[in-house]
Amino acid sequence: MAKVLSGKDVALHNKRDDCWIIIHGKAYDVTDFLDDHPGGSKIILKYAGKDATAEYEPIHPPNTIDANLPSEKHLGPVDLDTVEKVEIQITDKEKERQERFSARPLLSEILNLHDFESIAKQVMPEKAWAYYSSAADDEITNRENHAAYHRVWFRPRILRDVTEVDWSTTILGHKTSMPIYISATALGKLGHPDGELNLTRAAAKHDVIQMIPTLASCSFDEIIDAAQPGQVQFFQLYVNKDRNITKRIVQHAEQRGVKGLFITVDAPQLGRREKDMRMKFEADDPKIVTENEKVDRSQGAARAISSFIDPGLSWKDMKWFKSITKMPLILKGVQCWEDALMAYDAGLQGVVLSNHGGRQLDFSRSGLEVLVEVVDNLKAKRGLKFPNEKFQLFVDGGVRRATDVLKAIALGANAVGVGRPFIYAFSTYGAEGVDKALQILHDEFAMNMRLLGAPTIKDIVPEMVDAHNIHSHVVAVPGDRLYDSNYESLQYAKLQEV
Ligand code: 173
Repeated sequence: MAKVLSGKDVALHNKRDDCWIIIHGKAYDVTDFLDDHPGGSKIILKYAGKDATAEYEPIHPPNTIDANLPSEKHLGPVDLDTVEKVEIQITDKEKERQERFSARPLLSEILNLHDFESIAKQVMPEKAWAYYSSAADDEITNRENHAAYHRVWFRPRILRDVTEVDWSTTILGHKTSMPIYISATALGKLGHPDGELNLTRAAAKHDVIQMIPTLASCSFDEIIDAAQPGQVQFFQLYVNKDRNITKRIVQHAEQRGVKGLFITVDAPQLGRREKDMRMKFEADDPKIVTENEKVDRSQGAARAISSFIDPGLSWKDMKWFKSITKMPLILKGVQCWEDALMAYDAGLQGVVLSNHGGRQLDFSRSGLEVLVEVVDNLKAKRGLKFPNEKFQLFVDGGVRRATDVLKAIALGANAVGVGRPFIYAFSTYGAEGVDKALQILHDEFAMNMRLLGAPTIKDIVPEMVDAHNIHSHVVAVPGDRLYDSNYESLQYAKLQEV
């Protein structure tokens, strides 16, 4: 049993060449690790000899340090009563933010998903907003994801009995109260201390499916344990260069009851999200000098923690995936019909037509636009009908309204993924916010299905939409709150202060 250290013992080791930190009541010698830390050495040095838990917690899944630091660097428990509290200096800017947070409207005043986004932008810590909202390069695809829905218009039917409307359906054979699943988004604790558990709780209440991300702030098991009996969860996978690690993760997920594996295929390298990158520069303390950093940490939060992702992943690996799991395999991030066809021919169970929320290749097309060509070509070349139970099509990116979802369903999607809106909902109001967001969507489905003349999801057919403009990118976009207000002007490099 290691001796219990005191705060004073740890505080002696507060230098670059002798650096200990405390995380969750345990001390670690991170001296040799400083230059290898994906988030850079500066942030660790800020806590040299001190308790770093508060800073560490949102960005690292719980056992990160234990798993990554050699065991001889684990120094054992610390008597936390003897540890001086790290004084968190609340800047004037932070004080103002907290005041804005207290001035959030009542949940009853939130009427749609845009409202969460607009409040989030005003009340979230700047770093968290920058990380969640940012997208690749000039953020053209990010905007297009939303704008694409403006190019599809309805052809509603009349005089159909819509006394009862039912928008429940199934995804990969599992019941869901609406044709939406909660898509995977990383680092939930940046927005709220309960992180992804907010999503698990609200998903349980509404019978919707949550896709658990590889890079959640909560551990995978915490998220599984928080689910109600029978609650369905999927898993989003980033494939590790070390396939043994991937195998272990996948088989653990299956053993814990995960019902579908969504393999991310659009991120062999992470896109440049400049809003996130600028934030990192600005947050650094220039007084802490770092010379030998091996990691270029100028690239923002996401890039810093994504170096394990294997850019060598290829079609050849699909056979291996089938050999290690019986879970349905779905590729997340397919962007043209040729790849959808290859996924079908490879015997996979579906594809998510997605550009990663505009965070990867800028000028990739919206999932909705890709859906149209995928349906056309798989019909023509493989005789498939859509929606299809055996090979399911999903779309994500830019979805803010039930009308958006209904357009995708009409065009052949089985269901639609929604990511950012739920993060904004829990960052502003916790699990209750997500609950409200889902309630809003229920209300929108009820009304819009009545107005469309579609009593059930099966009644939403291709003839109910006019999508002939979907491929033409130069059409007038009507004034739109999300486009004009929540999306931000891009920033430029600034002059130094002299
Ligand atoms: O979009 C993302 O930010 C993302 O998928 C990611 C990838 C690696 C690390 C953190 C987030």
